[in-house]
Amino acid sequence: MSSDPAPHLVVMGQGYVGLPMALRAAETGIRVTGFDTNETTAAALRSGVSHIGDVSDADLAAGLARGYTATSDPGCIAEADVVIVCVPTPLSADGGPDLAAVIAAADLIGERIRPGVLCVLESTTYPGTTEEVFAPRVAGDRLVVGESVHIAFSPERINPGQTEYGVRNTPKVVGGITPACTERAAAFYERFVDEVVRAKGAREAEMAKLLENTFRHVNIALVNEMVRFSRELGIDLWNAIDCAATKPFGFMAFRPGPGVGGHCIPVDPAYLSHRVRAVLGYSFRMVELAEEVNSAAPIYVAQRAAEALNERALAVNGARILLLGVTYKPDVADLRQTPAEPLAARLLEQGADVSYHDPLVSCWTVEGRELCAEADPYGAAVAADLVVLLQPHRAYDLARLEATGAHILDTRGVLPARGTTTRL
Ligand code: SAJ
Repeated sequence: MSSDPAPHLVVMGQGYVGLPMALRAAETGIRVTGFDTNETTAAALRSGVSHIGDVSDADLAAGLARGYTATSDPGCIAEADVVIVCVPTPLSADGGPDLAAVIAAADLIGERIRPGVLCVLESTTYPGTTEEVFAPRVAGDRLVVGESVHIAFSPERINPGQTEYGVRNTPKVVGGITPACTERAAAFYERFVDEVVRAKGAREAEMAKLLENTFRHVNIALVNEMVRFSRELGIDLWNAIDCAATKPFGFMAFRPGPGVGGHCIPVDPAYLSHRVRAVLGYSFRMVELAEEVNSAAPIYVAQRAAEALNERALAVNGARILLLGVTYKPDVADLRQTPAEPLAARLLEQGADVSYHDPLVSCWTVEGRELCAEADPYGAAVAADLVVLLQPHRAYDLARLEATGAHILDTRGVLPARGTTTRL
Protein backbone atom coordinates (compact mmCIF):
# COMPACT_ATOMS: atom_id res chain seq x y z
CA MET A 1 0.00 0.00 0.00
CA SER A 2 1.31 3.47 -0.87
CA SER A 3 2.18 5.97 1.85
CA ASP A 4 1.87 8.94 -0.52
CA PRO A 5 -0.98 11.40 0.11
CA ALA A 6 -4.19 10.16 -1.45
CA PRO A 7 -4.43 11.36 -5.07
CA HIS A 8 -7.50 12.87 -6.68
CA LEU A 9 -8.92 10.28 -9.06
CA VAL A 10 -11.30 11.11 -11.90
CA VAL A 11 -13.08 8.09 -13.39
CA MET A 12 -14.52 8.89 -16.82
CA GLY A 13 -17.63 6.85 -17.55
CA GLN A 14 -19.87 5.89 -14.63
CA GLY A 15 -21.35 2.70 -16.01
CA TYR A 16 -21.07 -0.93 -14.88
CA VAL A 17 -17.25 -0.62 -14.91
CA GLY A 18 -16.56 2.97 -13.87
CA LEU A 19 -18.96 3.28 -10.95
CA PRO A 20 -17.84 0.18 -9.01
CA MET A 21 -14.24 1.19 -9.66
CA ALA A 22 -14.85 4.73 -8.36
CA LEU A 23 -16.61 3.52 -5.21
CA ARG A 24 -13.93 0.92 -4.44
CA ALA A 25 -11.19 3.56 -4.75
CA ALA A 26 -13.19 5.91 -2.50
CA GLU A 27 -13.28 3.17 0.17
CA THR A 28 -9.51 3.50 0.55
CA GLY A 29 -9.52 7.25 1.14
CA ILE A 30 -8.83 8.30 -2.42
CA ARG A 31 -10.72 11.46 -3.39
CA VAL A 32 -12.86 10.34 -6.33
CA THR A 33 -14.88 12.22 -8.90
CA GLY A 34 -17.03 10.24 -11.28
CA PHE A 35 -17.29 12.01 -14.63
CA ASP A 36 -20.07 11.14 -17.04
CA THR A 37 -21.13 13.05 -20.14
CA ASN A 38 -24.75 12.36 -19.18
CA GLU A 39 -25.78 14.98 -16.63
CA THR A 40 -28.92 13.01 -15.79
CA THR A 41 -26.71 10.12 -14.72
CA ALA A 42 -24.37 12.41 -12.79
CA ALA A 43 -27.24 14.14 -11.02
CA ALA A 44 -28.86 10.84 -10.06
CA LEU A 45 -25.56 9.60 -8.65
CA ARG A 46 -25.10 12.81 -6.66
CA SER A 47 -28.59 12.28 -5.24
CA GLY A 48 -27.73 8.71 -4.21
CA VAL A 49 -29.63 6.86 -6.92
CA SER A 50 -27.67 4.08 -8.66
CA HIS A 51 -28.46 3.08 -12.25
CA ILE A 52 -26.17 0.05 -12.05
CA GLY A 53 -27.71 -3.24 -10.94
CA ASP A 54 -24.58 -4.39 -9.10
CA VAL A 55 -24.30 -1.08 -7.17
CA SER A 56 -26.99 -0.54 -4.54
CA ASP A 57 -28.10 2.89 -3.37
CA ALA A 58 -26.55 1.94 -0.02
CA ASP A 59 -23.18 1.31 -1.72
CA LEU A 60 -23.50 4.66 -3.41
CA ALA A 61 -24.49 6.44 -0.19
CA ALA A 62 -21.38 5.03 1.49
CA GLY A 63 -19.27 6.35 -1.39
CA LEU A 64 -20.89 9.78 -1.18
CA ALA A 65 -20.20 9.83 2.55
CA ARG A 66 -16.53 9.20 1.77
CA GLY A 67 -16.40 12.15 -0.60
CA TYR A 68 -17.24 10.49 -3.92
CA THR A 69 -19.09 12.83 -6.20
CA ALA A 70 -20.32 12.77 -9.79
CA THR A 71 -20.30 15.46 -12.43
CA SER A 72 -20.76 16.04 -16.15
CA ASP A 73 -18.39 19.01 -16.07
CA PRO A 74 -15.03 18.02 -17.66
CA GLY A 75 -13.41 20.81 -15.66
CA CYS A 76 -12.83 18.19 -12.94
CA ILE A 77 -10.11 16.66 -15.14
CA ALA A 78 -7.92 19.73 -14.59
CA GLU A 79 -7.72 18.88 -10.88
CA ALA A 80 -7.01 15.18 -11.35
CA ASP A 81 -3.82 13.40 -10.34
CA VAL A 82 -5.09 10.19 -11.96
CA VAL A 83 -7.66 9.70 -14.72
CA ILE A 84 -9.17 6.28 -15.53
CA VAL A 85 -11.28 5.93 -18.68
CA CYS A 86 -14.13 3.38 -18.61
CA VAL A 87 -16.21 4.26 -21.66
CA PRO A 88 -18.02 1.95 -24.10
CA THR A 89 -16.25 0.49 -27.13
CA PRO A 90 -19.08 -0.98 -29.23
CA LEU A 91 -18.87 -2.24 -32.78
CA SER A 92 -19.47 0.16 -35.63
CA ALA A 93 -21.93 -0.58 -38.43
CA ASP A 94 -19.20 -2.32 -40.46
CA GLY A 95 -18.35 -4.63 -37.54
CA GLY A 96 -15.16 -2.81 -36.70
CA PRO A 97 -14.15 -0.95 -33.56
CA ASP A 98 -16.08 2.19 -32.67
CA LEU A 99 -13.58 4.23 -30.64
CA ALA A 100 -15.58 7.46 -30.67
CA ALA A 101 -16.06 7.50 -26.89
CA VAL A 102 -12.39 6.70 -26.25
CA ILE A 103 -11.28 9.47 -28.59
CA ALA A 104 -13.70 11.96 -27.03
CA ALA A 105 -12.41 11.10 -23.55
CA ALA A 106 -8.77 11.35 -24.65
CA ASP A 107 -9.41 14.77 -26.19
CA LEU A 108 -11.11 16.01 -23.00
CA ILE A 109 -8.09 14.79 -21.02
CA GLY A 110 -5.53 16.25 -23.40
CA GLU A 111 -7.13 19.67 -23.20
CA ARG A 112 -7.14 19.76 -19.40
CA ILE A 113 -4.67 17.59 -17.53
CA ARG A 114 -1.75 19.06 -15.63
CA PRO A 115 1.76 17.68 -16.08
CA GLY A 116 2.49 14.70 -13.83
CA VAL A 117 -0.85 12.97 -14.28
CA LEU A 118 -1.40 9.20 -14.71
CA CYS A 119 -3.97 8.22 -17.35
CA VAL A 120 -5.27 4.66 -17.71
CA LEU A 121 -7.58 3.32 -20.42
CA GLU A 122 -9.77 0.41 -19.29
CA SER A 123 -12.16 0.15 -22.22
CA THR A 124 -11.76 -3.10 -24.14
CA THR A 125 -10.07 -2.46 -27.45
CA TYR A 126 -7.61 -3.86 -29.98
CA PRO A 127 -3.87 -4.04 -29.21
CA GLY A 128 -2.24 -0.76 -30.18
CA THR A 129 -5.16 1.52 -29.30
CA THR A 130 -3.55 2.94 -26.14
CA GLU A 131 -0.28 3.71 -27.90
CA GLU A 132 -1.62 4.82 -31.29
CA VAL A 133 -4.98 6.43 -30.52
CA PHE A 134 -5.29 7.27 -26.81
CA ALA A 135 -1.77 8.44 -25.84
CA PRO A 136 -1.21 10.95 -28.68
CA ARG A 137 -4.47 12.72 -27.84
CA VAL A 138 -3.73 12.76 -24.12
CA ALA A 139 -0.09 13.93 -24.38
CA GLY A 140 -0.37 16.05 -27.48
CA ASP A 141 2.80 18.07 -28.06
CA ARG A 142 2.55 19.40 -24.52
CA LEU A 143 3.56 16.36 -22.47
CA VAL A 144 6.10 13.54 -22.77
CA VAL A 145 4.79 10.02 -22.18
CA GLY A 146 6.77 8.30 -19.43
CA GLU A 147 7.98 11.63 -18.02
CA SER A 148 5.41 14.44 -17.72
CA VAL A 149 2.49 12.07 -18.22
CA HIS A 150 2.17 8.34 -17.57
CA ILE A 151 -0.19 6.29 -19.72
CA ALA A 152 -1.25 2.65 -19.37
CA PHE A 153 -3.93 0.14 -20.29
CA SER A 154 -5.72 -2.03 -17.73
CA PRO A 155 -8.55 -4.29 -18.91
CA GLU A 156 -11.83 -4.17 -17.02
CA ARG A 157 -12.90 -7.48 -15.53
CA ILE A 158 -16.30 -6.60 -14.14
CA ASN A 159 -18.68 -9.49 -14.42
CA PRO A 160 -22.29 -8.31 -14.34
CA GLY A 161 -24.68 -10.14 -12.09
CA GLN A 162 -22.23 -12.09 -9.98
CA THR A 163 -20.95 -10.99 -6.56
CA GLU A 164 -18.08 -13.41 -5.84
CA TYR A 165 -15.53 -11.24 -7.65
CA GLY A 166 -15.48 -7.46 -7.43
CA VAL A 167 -12.97 -4.68 -8.08
CA ARG A 168 -10.94 -5.47 -4.97
CA ASN A 169 -10.44 -9.22 -5.37
CA THR A 170 -10.19 -9.55 -9.15
CA PRO A 171 -6.53 -9.51 -10.21
CA LYS A 172 -5.79 -6.37 -12.23
CA VAL A 173 -3.57 -6.58 -15.32
CA VAL A 174 -1.69 -3.34 -16.03
CA GLY A 175 0.56 -2.50 -18.98
CA GLY A 176 2.18 0.90 -19.62
CA ILE A 177 3.45 2.64 -22.71
CA THR A 178 6.83 2.66 -20.92
CA PRO A 179 8.11 0.65 -17.93
CA ALA A 180 7.77 3.77 -15.80
CA CYS A 181 4.14 4.00 -16.88
CA THR A 182 3.56 0.39 -15.90
CA GLU A 183 5.10 0.90 -12.48
CA ARG A 184 3.19 4.09 -11.79
CA ALA A 185 -0.13 2.54 -12.81
CA ALA A 186 0.56 -0.64 -10.85
CA ALA A 187 1.42 1.32 -7.72
CA PHE A 188 -1.82 3.25 -8.06
CA TYR A 189 -4.04 0.21 -8.44
CA GLU A 190 -2.25 -1.48 -5.53
CA ARG A 191 -3.93 1.12 -3.33
CA PHE A 192 -7.31 -0.57 -3.81
CA VAL A 193 -6.88 -3.88 -5.64
CA ASP A 194 -5.51 -6.93 -3.81
CA GLU A 195 -3.49 -8.30 -6.73
CA VAL A 196 -1.92 -6.30 -9.57
CA VAL A 197 -0.27 -8.08 -12.52
CA ARG A 198 2.35 -6.15 -14.48
CA ALA A 199 2.15 -6.87 -18.23
CA LYS A 200 5.14 -6.40 -20.51
CA GLY A 201 3.41 -3.35 -21.99
CA ALA A 202 0.08 -1.81 -23.02
CA ARG A 203 -0.31 -4.08 -26.04
CA GLU A 204 0.08 -7.23 -23.97
CA ALA A 205 -2.48 -5.94 -21.49
CA GLU A 206 -4.89 -5.12 -24.34
CA MET A 207 -4.31 -8.56 -25.86
CA ALA A 208 -4.80 -10.36 -22.52
CA LYS A 209 -8.35 -9.08 -22.31
CA LEU A 210 -9.16 -10.05 -25.88
CA LEU A 211 -7.65 -13.50 -25.30
CA GLU A 212 -9.85 -13.98 -22.22
CA ASN A 213 -13.05 -13.31 -24.11
CA THR A 214 -12.03 -14.83 -27.45
CA PHE A 215 -11.30 -18.01 -25.52
CA ARG A 216 -14.93 -18.04 -24.36
CA HIS A 217 -16.35 -17.14 -27.75
CA VAL A 218 -14.45 -19.91 -29.57
CA ASN A 219 -15.23 -22.56 -26.98
CA ILE A 220 -18.90 -21.67 -26.89
CA ALA A 221 -18.92 -21.96 -30.68
CA LEU A 222 -17.26 -25.37 -30.38
CA VAL A 223 -20.11 -26.80 -28.33
CA ASN A 224 -22.73 -24.93 -30.34
CA GLU A 225 -21.46 -26.74 -33.43
CA MET A 226 -21.03 -30.09 -31.65
CA VAL A 227 -24.57 -30.08 -30.27
CA ARG A 228 -25.96 -30.09 -33.80
CA PHE A 229 -24.19 -33.17 -35.14
CA SER A 230 -24.31 -34.91 -31.73
CA ARG A 231 -28.11 -34.85 -31.93
CA GLU A 232 -28.01 -36.31 -35.43
CA LEU A 233 -25.66 -39.00 -34.18
CA GLY A 234 -28.02 -39.79 -31.31
CA ILE A 235 -25.52 -38.57 -28.70
CA ASP A 236 -26.50 -36.49 -25.65
CA LEU A 237 -23.76 -33.87 -25.80
CA TRP A 238 -24.97 -32.27 -22.58
CA ASN A 239 -24.20 -35.51 -20.76
CA ALA A 240 -20.88 -35.83 -22.54
CA ILE A 241 -19.94 -32.32 -21.36
CA ASP A 242 -20.93 -33.18 -17.79
CA CYS A 243 -18.68 -36.22 -18.03
CA ALA A 244 -15.78 -34.26 -19.53
CA ALA A 245 -16.18 -31.65 -16.79
CA THR A 246 -15.14 -34.23 -14.22
CA LYS A 247 -11.60 -33.99 -15.55
CA PRO A 248 -9.81 -32.02 -12.80
CA PHE A 249 -7.27 -30.45 -15.19
CA GLY A 250 -7.03 -29.31 -18.77
CA PHE A 251 -10.73 -28.84 -19.40
CA MET A 252 -13.29 -26.07 -18.85
CA ALA A 253 -16.95 -26.80 -19.53
CA PHE A 254 -18.91 -24.62 -21.91
CA ARG A 255 -22.43 -25.53 -22.84
CA PRO A 256 -24.52 -25.05 -25.96
CA GLY A 257 -27.14 -22.35 -25.96
CA PRO A 258 -29.40 -20.23 -28.12
CA GLY A 259 -26.54 -17.94 -29.07
CA VAL A 260 -23.99 -15.56 -27.59
CA GLY A 261 -25.14 -12.15 -26.39
CA GLY A 262 -23.89 -9.37 -24.20
CA HIS A 263 -21.47 -6.53 -24.68
CA CYS A 264 -18.28 -8.56 -24.19
CA ILE A 265 -18.15 -11.97 -25.76
CA PRO A 266 -19.65 -11.26 -29.17
CA VAL A 267 -17.86 -7.91 -29.42
CA ASP A 268 -14.32 -8.22 -28.09
CA PRO A 269 -13.11 -10.95 -30.48
CA ALA A 270 -14.36 -8.84 -33.40
CA TYR A 271 -11.97 -6.09 -32.30
CA LEU A 272 -9.10 -8.54 -32.65
CA SER A 273 -10.13 -10.06 -35.97
CA HIS A 274 -10.75 -6.60 -37.39
CA ARG A 275 -7.26 -5.47 -36.34
CA VAL A 276 -5.54 -8.54 -37.79
CA ARG A 277 -7.31 -8.07 -41.10
CA ALA A 278 -6.77 -4.28 -41.17
CA VAL A 279 -3.06 -4.38 -40.31
CA LEU A 280 -1.94 -7.74 -41.67
CA GLY A 281 -4.44 -8.27 -44.45
CA TYR A 282 -5.51 -11.77 -43.50
CA SER A 283 -8.27 -13.20 -41.33
CA PHE A 284 -8.22 -14.52 -37.78
CA ARG A 285 -10.03 -17.64 -38.88
CA MET A 286 -10.89 -19.09 -35.47
CA VAL A 287 -12.78 -15.94 -34.49
CA GLU A 288 -14.50 -15.54 -37.82
CA LEU A 289 -15.65 -19.17 -37.73
CA ALA A 290 -16.80 -18.78 -34.10
CA GLU A 291 -18.79 -15.71 -35.08
CA GLU A 292 -20.37 -17.66 -37.94
CA VAL A 293 -21.35 -20.56 -35.67
CA ASN A 294 -22.59 -18.48 -32.74
CA SER A 295 -24.57 -16.03 -34.85
CA ALA A 296 -26.31 -18.98 -36.53
CA ALA A 297 -27.36 -20.45 -33.18
CA PRO A 298 -30.67 -18.56 -32.88
CA ILE A 299 -31.68 -19.71 -36.36
CA TYR A 300 -30.83 -23.26 -35.40
CA VAL A 301 -33.16 -22.90 -32.41
CA ALA A 302 -35.93 -21.77 -34.77
CA GLN A 303 -35.26 -24.83 -36.90
CA ARG A 304 -35.44 -27.11 -33.88
CA ALA A 305 -38.69 -25.44 -32.81
CA ALA A 306 -40.17 -26.21 -36.23
CA GLU A 307 -39.04 -29.83 -35.88
CA ALA A 308 -40.58 -30.10 -32.41
CA LEU A 309 -43.91 -28.75 -33.68
CA ASN A 310 -43.75 -30.90 -36.78
CA GLU A 311 -43.51 -34.03 -34.64
CA ARG A 312 -47.03 -33.16 -33.52
CA ALA A 313 -48.22 -32.23 -37.01
CA LEU A 314 -48.16 -28.57 -36.11
CA ALA A 315 -46.76 -25.84 -38.31
CA VAL A 316 -44.79 -22.90 -37.03
CA ASN A 317 -47.26 -20.73 -38.93
CA GLY A 318 -50.03 -19.98 -36.44
CA ALA A 319 -48.36 -21.83 -33.56
CA ARG A 320 -48.43 -20.21 -30.11
CA ILE A 321 -44.78 -20.13 -29.07
CA LEU A 322 -43.70 -18.91 -25.61
CA LEU A 323 -40.10 -17.76 -25.11
CA LEU A 324 -38.88 -18.06 -21.51
CA GLY A 325 -35.93 -15.85 -20.52
CA VAL A 326 -35.10 -13.29 -23.23
CA THR A 327 -32.07 -11.52 -21.68
CA TYR A 328 -28.60 -12.43 -22.99
CA LYS A 329 -27.75 -14.62 -20.02
CA PRO A 330 -29.49 -15.82 -16.87
CA ASP A 331 -30.17 -13.40 -14.00
CA VAL A 332 -28.80 -10.32 -15.76
CA ALA A 333 -31.33 -7.69 -16.83
CA ASP A 334 -29.52 -6.95 -20.08
CA LEU A 335 -30.89 -7.40 -23.60
CA ARG A 336 -27.75 -6.30 -25.46
CA GLN A 337 -27.26 -8.60 -28.45
CA THR A 338 -29.59 -11.13 -26.89
CA PRO A 339 -30.00 -14.20 -29.12
CA ALA A 340 -33.70 -14.14 -28.25
CA GLU A 341 -34.14 -11.26 -30.67
CA PRO A 342 -33.09 -12.95 -33.94
CA LEU A 343 -34.95 -16.07 -32.80
CA ALA A 344 -38.19 -14.17 -32.19
CA ALA A 345 -37.76 -12.32 -35.48
CA ARG A 346 -37.40 -15.59 -37.38
CA LEU A 347 -40.44 -17.18 -35.70
CA LEU A 348 -42.56 -14.08 -36.35
CA GLU A 349 -41.42 -14.12 -39.97
CA GLN A 350 -42.66 -17.73 -40.19
CA GLY A 351 -46.07 -16.72 -38.87
CA ALA A 352 -45.81 -17.88 -35.27
CA ASP A 353 -47.78 -16.18 -32.50
CA VAL A 354 -44.82 -15.36 -30.24
CA SER A 355 -45.14 -14.27 -26.62
CA TYR A 356 -42.51 -14.19 -23.88
CA HIS A 357 -41.92 -14.17 -20.17
CA ASP A 358 -38.87 -12.82 -18.40
CA PRO A 359 -38.88 -11.70 -14.75
CA LEU A 360 -36.30 -9.04 -15.66
CA VAL A 361 -37.92 -7.69 -18.83
CA SER A 362 -41.31 -6.03 -18.52
CA CYS A 363 -41.48 -4.76 -22.09
CA TRP A 364 -39.77 -6.20 -25.18
CA THR A 365 -39.88 -5.05 -28.78
CA VAL A 366 -38.57 -7.15 -31.66
CA GLU A 367 -38.09 -5.41 -35.01
CA GLY A 368 -40.56 -2.72 -34.03
CA ARG A 369 -43.20 -5.15 -32.71
CA GLU A 370 -43.97 -5.14 -28.99
CA LEU A 371 -44.37 -8.75 -27.90
CA CYS A 372 -46.93 -9.79 -25.32
CA ALA A 373 -45.34 -10.22 -21.91
CA GLU A 374 -47.01 -13.13 -20.12
CA ALA A 375 -47.70 -12.56 -16.43
CA ASP A 376 -47.68 -16.24 -15.45
CA PRO A 377 -45.02 -18.36 -17.16
CA TYR A 378 -46.52 -21.64 -16.02
CA GLY A 379 -50.06 -20.88 -17.12
CA ALA A 380 -48.74 -19.48 -20.40
CA ALA A 381 -46.67 -22.65 -20.88
CA VAL A 382 -49.81 -24.79 -20.69
CA ALA A 383 -51.56 -22.58 -23.25
CA ALA A 384 -48.63 -22.60 -25.68
CA ASP A 385 -48.09 -25.07 -28.48
CA LEU A 386 -44.37 -24.87 -27.72
CA VAL A 387 -42.27 -23.34 -24.95
CA VAL A 388 -38.67 -22.41 -25.78
CA LEU A 389 -36.55 -22.13 -22.63
CA LEU A 390 -33.73 -19.69 -23.41
CA GLN A 391 -32.39 -18.30 -20.11
CA PRO A 392 -33.07 -20.35 -16.96
CA HIS A 393 -33.33 -17.44 -14.56
CA ARG A 394 -33.10 -18.38 -10.87
CA ALA A 395 -36.70 -17.12 -10.55
CA TYR A 396 -37.97 -20.06 -12.61
CA ASP A 397 -39.15 -23.20 -10.81
CA LEU A 398 -37.95 -25.67 -13.44
CA ALA A 399 -39.63 -28.66 -11.77
CA ARG A 400 -42.93 -26.79 -11.82
CA LEU A 401 -42.39 -25.85 -15.44
CA GLU A 402 -41.80 -29.48 -16.39
CA ALA A 403 -44.82 -30.56 -14.32
CA THR A 404 -47.10 -28.39 -16.42
CA GLY A 405 -46.76 -31.03 -19.12
CA ALA A 406 -46.08 -28.30 -21.67
CA HIS A 407 -44.09 -29.14 -24.77
CA ILE A 408 -40.70 -27.56 -24.09
CA LEU A 409 -37.62 -27.03 -26.24
CA ASP A 410 -34.84 -26.70 -23.68
CA THR A 411 -31.92 -24.78 -25.26
CA ARG A 412 -29.74 -24.92 -22.11
CA GLY A 413 -29.94 -28.58 -21.11
CA VAL A 414 -31.31 -27.71 -17.66
CA LEU A 415 -34.43 -29.88 -17.80
CA PRO A 416 -34.48 -33.69 -17.90
CA ALA A 417 -34.78 -34.74 -21.55
CA ARG A 418 -37.98 -36.78 -21.08
CA GLY A 419 -41.72 -36.71 -21.70
CA THR A 420 -42.73 -33.54 -23.50
CA THR A 421 -39.32 -31.89 -23.06
CA THR A 422 -36.76 -32.05 -25.83
CA ARG A 423 -33.28 -30.55 -25.88
CA LEU A 424 -31.58 -28.44 -28.53
N1 SAJ B 1 -22.85 -18.76 -23.10
C1 SAJ B 1 -23.15 -19.98 -23.66
N2 SAJ B 1 -22.51 -21.10 -23.19
C2 SAJ B 1 -21.60 -21.03 -22.18
C3 SAJ B 1 -21.30 -19.76 -21.62
C4 SAJ B 1 -21.94 -18.65 -22.09
O1 SAJ B 1 -23.97 -20.08 -24.56
O2 SAJ B 1 -21.06 -22.07 -21.79
C5 SAJ B 1 -23.50 -17.56 -23.62
C6 SAJ B 1 -24.29 -16.82 -22.56
O3 SAJ B 1 -25.62 -17.29 -22.51
C7 SAJ B 1 -24.22 -15.37 -23.08
C8 SAJ B 1 -22.87 -15.31 -23.77
O4 SAJ B 1 -22.50 -16.65 -24.05
O5 SAJ B 1 -25.22 -15.13 -24.02
C9 SAJ B 1 -21.78 -14.64 -22.94
O6 SAJ B 1 -21.82 -15.27 -21.69
P1 SAJ B 1 -20.67 -15.01 -20.57
O7 SAJ B 1 -20.91 -16.04 -19.49
O8 SAJ B 1 -19.35 -14.96 -21.19
O9 SAJ B 1 -21.11 -13.63 -19.93
P2 SAJ B 1 -20.64 -12.16 -20.23
O10 SAJ B 1 -20.86 -11.75 -21.62
O11 SAJ B 1 -21.28 -11.34 -19.16
O12 SAJ B 1 -19.07 -12.22 -20.02
C10 SAJ B 1 -18.52 -11.67 -18.87
C11 SAJ B 1 -17.06 -11.46 -19.19
N3 SAJ B 1 -16.48 -10.61 -18.19
C12 SAJ B 1 -15.70 -9.60 -18.61
O13 SAJ B 1 -15.46 -9.39 -19.77
C13 SAJ B 1 -15.12 -8.76 -17.55
C14 SAJ B 1 -16.33 -12.79 -19.22
O14 SAJ B 1 -14.91 -12.55 -19.28
C15 SAJ B 1 -16.63 -13.58 -17.99
O15 SAJ B 1 -15.90 -14.82 -18.03
C16 SAJ B 1 -18.12 -13.87 -17.98
O16 SAJ B 1 -18.75 -12.58 -17.81
C17 SAJ B 1 -18.53 -14.81 -16.88
O17 SAJ B 1 -17.69 -15.64 -16.48
O18 SAJ B 1 -19.71 -14.74 -16.49
